[in-house]
Amino acid sequence: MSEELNNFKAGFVSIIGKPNVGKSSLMNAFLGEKLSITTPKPQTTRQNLLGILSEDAHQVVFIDTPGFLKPRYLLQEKMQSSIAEALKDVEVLIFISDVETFPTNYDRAVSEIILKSKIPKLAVINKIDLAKKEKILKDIQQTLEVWGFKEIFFISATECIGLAELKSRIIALLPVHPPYYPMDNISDRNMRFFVQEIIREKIFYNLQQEIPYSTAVTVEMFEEGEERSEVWANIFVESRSQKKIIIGTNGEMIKKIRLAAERDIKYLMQKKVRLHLWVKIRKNWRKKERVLKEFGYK
Ligand SMILES: Nc1nc2c(ncn2[C@@H]2O[C@H](COP(=O)(O)OP(=O)(O)OP(=O)(O)O)[C@@H](O)[C@H]2O)c(=O)[nH]1
Ligand SMILES: [Mg+2]
Repeated sequence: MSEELNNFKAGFVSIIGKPNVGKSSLMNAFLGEKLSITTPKPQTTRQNLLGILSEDAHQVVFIDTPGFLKPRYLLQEKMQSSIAEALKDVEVLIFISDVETFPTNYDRAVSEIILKSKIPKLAVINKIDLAKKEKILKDIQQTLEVWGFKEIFFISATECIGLAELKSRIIALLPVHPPYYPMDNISDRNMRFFVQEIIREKIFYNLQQEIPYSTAVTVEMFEEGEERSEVWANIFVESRSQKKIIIGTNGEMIKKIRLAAERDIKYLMQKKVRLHLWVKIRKNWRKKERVLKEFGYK
């Protein structure tokens, strides 16, 4: 084995925090790819997603987790159990919040869970590009220290501030270990998953209130042509009125969603794509164990 492989470092890093603080944005910034969907709405991410950063001497496997909320629906319970999952067998825990909302009761609750664990933990405050005064950062630092965090980083995931320092610290904490995944893998998920997520992201961007949360997307079929791929996907909603809104007057809304999704899927597949979307009603799917499984929320 070469010297380099002998000293190779690898490990898992969980990114945990309340909804909308920039967990997915941070993982994407580290990977230099838009792997995980990000939107201005809370609770965008629904399942743990691995993002794998492989460089010459290390492999960092990030785990992007869903925001942590009180269970209101079965789907949220699933999200919480995936947080518990994210605390298992990892080398580093990142607790993340942002300058705009820190500190809330949720920050406190999530921190308590994290601080109880013996795993090395880093507190990260995101969106410092939005901080109006230096003093805000000082106050946040003080609160985090009182809570028990020893290492605190101030960053902006979207403006790429403070990321290099955070990354060096993460790598320093990783043990010597061979890579867990092939060096050219960027995630543990397949194309079907990413296509579903892209469609879901466009629904989050274009529709308001409860509708994005009542929506699930499944890709039913792929047909890979030489020049163009065809993808058939279902959008599930909970009621007839939601279906009407997603389709929109004269189909305007569904067309908007389709065109925006086609653009991103084309980039992902590096090929032209034609997307066929069907809107279907599945009453109360968020509360049904069997349907959650069927939609991939294990
Ligand atoms: N100004 C600013 N906005 C940011 C920054 N990082 C993330 N955002 C924005 O914050 C919003 C939420 O980001 P996400 O990455 O989706 O947050 P999340 O924590 O993954 O959210 P959930 O998956 O819903 O729990 C998006 O609109 C991002 O563009 C940042 O450094 N600065
Ligand atoms: Mg997210």
